[in-house]
Amino acid sequence: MQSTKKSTFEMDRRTFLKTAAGGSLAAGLGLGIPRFVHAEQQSVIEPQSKVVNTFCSVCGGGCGIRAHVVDGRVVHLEGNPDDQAAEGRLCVKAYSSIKTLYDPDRLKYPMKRTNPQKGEGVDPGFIQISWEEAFQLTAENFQKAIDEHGPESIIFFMRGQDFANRLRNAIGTPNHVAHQSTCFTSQVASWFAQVTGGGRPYVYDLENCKYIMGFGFDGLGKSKNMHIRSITRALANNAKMVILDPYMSVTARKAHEWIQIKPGTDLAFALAMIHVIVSENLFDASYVEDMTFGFEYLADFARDYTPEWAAEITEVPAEDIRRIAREFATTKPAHIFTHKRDAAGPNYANSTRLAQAIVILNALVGTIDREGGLLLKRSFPTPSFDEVFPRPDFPERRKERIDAWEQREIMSRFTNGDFATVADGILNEKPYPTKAALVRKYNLLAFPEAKRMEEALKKLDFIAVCEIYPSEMAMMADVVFPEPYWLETSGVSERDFFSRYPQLAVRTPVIEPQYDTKGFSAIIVELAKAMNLGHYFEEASGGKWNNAILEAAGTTWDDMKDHPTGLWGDEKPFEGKTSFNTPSGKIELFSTVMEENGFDPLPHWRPRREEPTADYPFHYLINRPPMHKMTESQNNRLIMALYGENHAILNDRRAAEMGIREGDEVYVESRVAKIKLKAKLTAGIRHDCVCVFHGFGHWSQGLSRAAGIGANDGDLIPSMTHEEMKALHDPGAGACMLDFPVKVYRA
Ligand SMILES: Nc1nc2c(c(=O)[nH]1)N[C@H]1C(S)=C(S)[C@@H](COP(=O)(O)OP(=O)(O)OC[C@H]3O[C@@H](n4cnc5c(=O)[nH]c(N)nc54)[C@H](O)[C@@H]3O)O[C@H]1N2
Ligand SMILES: Nc1nc2c(c(=O)[nH]1)N[C@H]1C(S)=C(S)[C@@H](COP(=O)(O)OP(=O)(O)OC[C@H]3O[C@@H](n4cnc5c(=O)[nH]c(N)nc54)[C@H](O)[C@@H]3O)O[C@H]1N2
Ligand code: SF4
Ligand SMILES: [Mo]
Repeated sequence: MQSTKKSTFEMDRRTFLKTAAGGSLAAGLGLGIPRFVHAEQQSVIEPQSKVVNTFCSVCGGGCGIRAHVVDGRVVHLEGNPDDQAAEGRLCVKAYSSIKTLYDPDRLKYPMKRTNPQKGEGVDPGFIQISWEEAFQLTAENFQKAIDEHGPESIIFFMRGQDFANRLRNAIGTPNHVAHQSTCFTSQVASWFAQVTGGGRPYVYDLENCKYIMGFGFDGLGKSKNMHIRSITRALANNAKMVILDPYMSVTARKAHEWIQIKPGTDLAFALAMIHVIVSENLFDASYVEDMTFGFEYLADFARDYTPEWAAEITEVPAEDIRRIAREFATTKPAHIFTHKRDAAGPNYANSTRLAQAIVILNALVGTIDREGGLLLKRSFPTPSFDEVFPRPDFPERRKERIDAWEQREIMSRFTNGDFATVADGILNEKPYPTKAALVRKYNLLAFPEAKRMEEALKKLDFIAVCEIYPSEMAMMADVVFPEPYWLETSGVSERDFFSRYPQLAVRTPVIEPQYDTKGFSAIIVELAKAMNLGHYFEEASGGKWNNAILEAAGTTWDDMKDHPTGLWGDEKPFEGKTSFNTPSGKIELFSTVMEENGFDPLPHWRPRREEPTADYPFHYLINRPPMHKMTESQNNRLIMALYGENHAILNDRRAAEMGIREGDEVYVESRVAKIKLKAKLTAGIRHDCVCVFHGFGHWSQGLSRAAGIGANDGDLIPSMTHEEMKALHDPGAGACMLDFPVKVYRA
């Protein structure tokens, strides 16, 4: 799609990109530098330029974007000023996505494998094939698996998606595996039980908050547009921020107080806060009376959880815990923010209990769905896929799953299972053999104990992977389905992370797809046809589904596709909810849902799963760099120029005692694997911790810039057997991403 006139604009484009990287990083770090291209400054490039509305899909934030296209080439992305999520800005990840769009390493056509060997260091011998052959080959192999081993021998690895969910059900397999247990199931379990009867919210009204507390949430270090904006505004409004984190994260660096809590003990800190607030009558009496259920249990429950008790466990002085509890309850509004992979994320055996305790604390100070607190999502009514596209009945299917997810008392409601236990299921044929997989948008390096997952994938006879990059997962594929990048697609998004009022954003292709790619919904429909399941998708198409979503909100695709802002939904004043979707209709401090499902209705103290030992004396911490997106961005030149390698981050004094200097190569070793990294020394981490940033350690030779740099943090995370997960008896069924000790030594 490059025009012959490209050279005329090449200089402008380079200048744009340079400024874009600098401007976005500054915005990402909350330095408040304004967006740099305004509509009125476009005159230089006006004659050949157009502006297209889209929304960002690098992360789930969905920030509204106005994309500037010159001669068919995207030269600049700008935050949509009318969008409540973007407010005219983007983060560094979005700006640099132009480099991903034009990355020559992207997948360009369907391919099949010619080398039956699989795994790290093996050349798959991919050759180009037609789309028809790709669908036929996949359909034949899936059919063979179904004929010989039943439909349950096929596993879907992907996030829930309406078209794919239908194909899964039409095939009749219960096996749909997703990443949630590595990311946020602990928070879902507590919010489901205590507040929403459904999912969890992500909208924080920090701008109106005067006292912000975090048990590890690194919102400023993730560069999520709306989090950075609201945290920096809160700080400018003189809010106090207290961050507990064994590592001095970006957020901890900006906090008024950084508390170096011992990993896996935040629950004790939270319980002591409940003790102080209840025993000293510091709670918001009218909110507690009107909005909550079970307050009468709290005094008894928290009696013994004194700050002195918690001090022993957390290694934080009792007077600090007591003072922070008092400040939190008396500075209004106050709010503990929790996102995903903080101490209340699925990192420790006690994380779901911490998530429960955080709901209790936020309710005690009256800020759940109130100004300054965590707001429940406001959305338009959502149509059901089945109503829009009626279908034949699905076949019966087996209940037992390869990840044993059907045994998870609470989480099995949320259909997509578990990264942590699936390798055990596949390798040991629990409860039956599986033979084939359809994978989308998941990389192998995202699985706990990635090496074991690699072995599990090798055991399957056939793997089809939908990808944009030759990722490690793509390297395991028998057939590769290339998808367009989001800047080449259409869509509609609700933007979960910042929906104070219902608002949909519409995306039209910013440029035409550059390669021979197909959108995921179309891939599913074509695959269904090749499997003789096309009758499940009569009339169904991505375009009609987008239109149905818009119609339910009161507009249409035709009205929105050329809409000047690409946004639908007017600003509405905020009104706090007065009833909640729980059995009592209130926020359940004492959770009847937990109790009914055989769990503790109140989050009593429970220690982490594995403490450090003499052999493995370090706690393991994981973080992720602001400019990177998981394992997807290490091939991006702009991003790698900002952060090019991960390290073993160690306490400087402890390292000196161990004879380790900055830049020395060290091994970090858990009971399942060891990885080699260069040491980075800082005073900003506890002496007993090592922190490794996620996203590195690529081995796919198709990723020319990413391959061979750094190491994969996740090689060290022990995956779990079905039995180990059951024995944990965790309502959030978390993967225990950090609940194991490691050792560190010179390489
Ligand atoms: N730039 C960027 N942004 C992203 C992503 C990305 O890849 N890149 N990914 C997105 C996704 S999917 C997610 S899940 C989120 C994750 O974002 P967050 O939920 O903020 O999680 P992390 O970035 O992993 O940071 C977790 C912090 O918790 C600390 N921690 C670990 N154990 C404990 C403990 O026991 N107690 C306390 N108090 N702290 C502890 C760690 O030291 C670390 O600093 O980020 C999202 N945003
Ligand atoms: N070791 C370790 N593992 C982890 C984590 C960790 O901190 N450490 N974090 C966990 C968390 S919080 C999360 S959310 C998960 C995330 O896990 P994943 O969602 O697997 O994230 P990525 O590893 O970035 O892999 C995403 C893949 O999707 C591809 N992709 C991007 N866009 C598209 C598209 O439009 N279509 C298709 N088909 N593919 C696309 C990218 O090229 C990339 O290979 O990882 C979890 N796993
Ligand atoms: S916060 Fe997420 S959605 Fe918004 S611009 Fe950044 S990467 Fe894109
Ligand atoms: Mo995540």
